[in-house]
Amino acid sequence: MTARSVAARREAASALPAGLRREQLLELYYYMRLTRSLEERLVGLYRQGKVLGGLFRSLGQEADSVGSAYALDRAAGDFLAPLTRNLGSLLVMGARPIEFLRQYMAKGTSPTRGRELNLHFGDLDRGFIGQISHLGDMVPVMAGITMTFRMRGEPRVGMVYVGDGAMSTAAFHEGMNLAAVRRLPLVVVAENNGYAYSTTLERQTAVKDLAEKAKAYGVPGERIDGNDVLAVYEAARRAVERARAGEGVTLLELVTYRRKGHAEHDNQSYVPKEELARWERNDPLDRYVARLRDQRWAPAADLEAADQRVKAELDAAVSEAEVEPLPEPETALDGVYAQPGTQPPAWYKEAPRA
Ligand SMILES: Cc1ncc(C[n+]2csc(CCOP(=O)(O)OP(=O)(O)O)c2C)c(N)n1
Ligand SMILES: [Mg+2]
Repeated sequence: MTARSVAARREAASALPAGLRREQLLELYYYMRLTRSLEERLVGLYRQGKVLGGLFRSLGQEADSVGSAYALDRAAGDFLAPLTRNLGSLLVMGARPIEFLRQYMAKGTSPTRGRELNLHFGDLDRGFIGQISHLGDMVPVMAGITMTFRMRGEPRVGMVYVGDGAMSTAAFHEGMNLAAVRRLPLVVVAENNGYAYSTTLERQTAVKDLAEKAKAYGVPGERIDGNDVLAVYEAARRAVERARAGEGVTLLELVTYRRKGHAEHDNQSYVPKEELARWERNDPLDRYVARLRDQRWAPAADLEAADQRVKAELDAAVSEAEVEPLPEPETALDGVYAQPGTQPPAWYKEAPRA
């Protein structure tokens, strides 16, 4: 081989990974950047008092959300149940930034018409439901949903997320067991981000490697670097294919890190500074950009164009959402079906005084 052809080869891009096309590699970058930037805009609005509830960041977990949801086939009707930190997964499923801005600012135009201030909203057509709770409850719900896919003979797959903390709940266990024994077409994504509120992993489970819990249910488990978007995508893709082929549930443990407190109001006083610094050096976006550049999979101009697109979309969405009205007070009881109680609930009664 001549020196010239060696140089030419070095110039050339290395083969594309994970069976993805160039546009898809760029799309993964776009969704991760959109997730991070949208959350940054929300932090700005939160500090101005315009976000009316709590704000739950996924800083450092963007590869986990985006890479896993990207493995689903939306055209095939695949279905996803997110947690509070899976903003990126919902963007991949077709949720629009303005919907989150409206939710967090409790606008009357929001998907829940100002009744919920986070991402507990769903859209059956786009293939996602809102979470009931962050604490494992979506696993049995998704076992039920994927059971309907099976009963109707539909080749659809479900994906459900669960946190390291939520894996210690009864709901997780029951849902996992049912999905496993019925070989339901479900992918269970365990986000091991090191903390459940201020409780470290070591303090809430004696298991070191969460993927090992799969053995207790008789299903395959895999532990993946959750900050490597391509590794996440590849593992999720395999699990989705298994599910679609009728081979049942896979448990994927994504090892990642929650770089912010449980929510913006949590100052993370319980987190060692060097731990944060270590995970900052393992940032999923920085790592992906470096890989796209080093492997010559995407020219710098394409990444800049994606950044510009994100900025323009968010500028427009923020200005639109900010001026929208809060819900009309008269609509407060719309969609509320429970009858008001005639007796005050027991817990409300004052204890007899001595
Ligand atoms: C039954 C119940 N207990 C407690 C809470 C409060 N809570 C919400 S999220 C959370 C921690 C969840 O940790 P993990 O499952 O690791 O998810 P992460 O926040 O790390 O994404 C707690 C204690 C709750 N919502 N419901
Ligand atoms: Mg956690």
